[in-house]
Amino acid sequence: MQQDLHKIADALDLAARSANAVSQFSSHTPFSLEQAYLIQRASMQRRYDIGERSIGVKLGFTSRAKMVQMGVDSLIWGWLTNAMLEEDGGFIDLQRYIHPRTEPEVCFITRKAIDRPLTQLEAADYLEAVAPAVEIIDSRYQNFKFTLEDVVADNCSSAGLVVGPWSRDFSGLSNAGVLVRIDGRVRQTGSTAAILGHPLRSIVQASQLLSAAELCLPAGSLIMAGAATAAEALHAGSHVSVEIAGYGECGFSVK
Ligand code: OOG
Repeated sequence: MQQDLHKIADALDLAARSANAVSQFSSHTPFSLEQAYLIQRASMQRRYDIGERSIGVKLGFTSRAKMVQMGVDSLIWGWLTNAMLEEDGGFIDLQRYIHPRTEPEVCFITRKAIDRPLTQLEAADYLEAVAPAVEIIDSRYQNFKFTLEDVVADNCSSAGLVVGPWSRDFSGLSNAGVLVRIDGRVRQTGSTAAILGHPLRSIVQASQLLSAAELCLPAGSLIMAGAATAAEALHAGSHVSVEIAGYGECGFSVK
């Protein structure tokens, strides 16, 4: 089995690097959720081996809209690397992705290392700032279809992110309006409350998941709280922006 897990990690790593979709693995080589995280870790190691470095973590399926869109109902988490960071206001190259989608996010940066489970009251004290963000997800599976185990193995579809202006004020986060505009038209609307009831709960969840995995997240790490709305497909020539009321906006154009 150990060998199978490494084979899947290799195949997912290659699929991501070459932007070629693969079929789901769990249908012919069933693996548990725990093994899915081992595959995730092994495939991320391939990236670290070529010089990428971790810049933080992301949570997935923290909102009802995302769970319904993808037919998955458990919170998941994966890793963000420096190679995924795109410039706010810059261009992203469609060729680098298989079938990318975009979604609005709240991004935190940590002030202190997170090395134990935190309560919601403690969470803000561990944070330096918060920003509106856009995530680019790109499932490595054909037709963007997966089981919970497959998507976890695939590092939760992580592919890119753009982070907007930082703010140190966490007080407006409980129910801030979220807008996704594509080519100037509003395509998705929502509230930050859709993220686990309050985006700070994502810090609580991340701290619990990290502790369960016996990992410490260093100060200065990013934590993406999970999309507040369903995702939108990206097309060549489009302009995408995300606005979080009271926190500003950020975005990119697609080449
Ligand atoms: C999985 C990633 C989900 C989120 O914010 O809910 C996610 C996917 O939908 O492909 O990033």
